[in-house]
Amino acid sequence: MQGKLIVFEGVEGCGKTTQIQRSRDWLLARMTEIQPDVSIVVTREPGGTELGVGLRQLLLEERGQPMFERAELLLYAADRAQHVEQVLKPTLAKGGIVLCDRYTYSTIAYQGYGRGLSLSLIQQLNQIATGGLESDLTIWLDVDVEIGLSRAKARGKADRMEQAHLDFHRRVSQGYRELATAQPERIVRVNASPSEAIVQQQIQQILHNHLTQWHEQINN
Ligand code: Z5A
Repeated sequence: MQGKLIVFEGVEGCGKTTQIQRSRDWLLARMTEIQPDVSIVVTREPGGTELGVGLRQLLLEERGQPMFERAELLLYAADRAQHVEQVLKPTLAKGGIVLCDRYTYSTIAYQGYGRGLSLSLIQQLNQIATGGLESDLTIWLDVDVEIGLSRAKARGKADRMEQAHLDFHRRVSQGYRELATAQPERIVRVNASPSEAIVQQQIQQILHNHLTQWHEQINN
């Protein structure tokens, strides 16, 4: 099988980190049966490279001066450009499976729908940052923003983005909804409200269906 880029998206506290770890364990067990030498890489944006770790700190830590919206947008793009070249492309070229916590749709949802920056500008910037590398599958963990934020809050201190007000997060959520409606072949919705185990069952079914489809494409 060729390398595959599987992205997890959603609002804060939707359960991406939890579900990526569980999906990795499930994939590892399943792939030993069909392709034992495959590498499964878990990564994230921002912060999937050494440069990205520094950019993530700049982006998410509270500081005295406000960060302007276009500056924020460009920092996310810089993080992505480095991540694509250093981690995503090399892993995919070797036939690996990448499980990535956030990718281009985050910028559309947060900086586009959330901050109100031009969607066409963001699409151009995504194109520059990725060199055209698109996800093979995006799993959108859909949960009410209030539930997501309360989960994130229960976990610890809120960061700069999480402190932004509720309306912002509602616009982000609406962004994901519109993206999923417009691109049903790329973005698969998962109801992320139930327990971690139930959410994982839905994800395993989606992964199973896609793995089967990808294997059939090779054999035909
Ligand atoms: N951002 C952006 O604006 N533009 C961009 O282009 C990109 C990113 C790439 C950092 O993202 C920020 O960057 C983010 C968007 C912005 N804004 N903020 N803030 P991040 O992905 O690193 O951080 P996050 O979105 O805030 O993720 P998170 O809070 O770490 O949540 P999560 O990974 O989706 O959830 P989790 O850690 O798996 O779960 C949170 C808690 O809920 C935890 O205690 C779990 O045990 C619990 N949990 C998980 N699932 C469940 C269920 N099903 N039931 C009950 N409890 C659960």
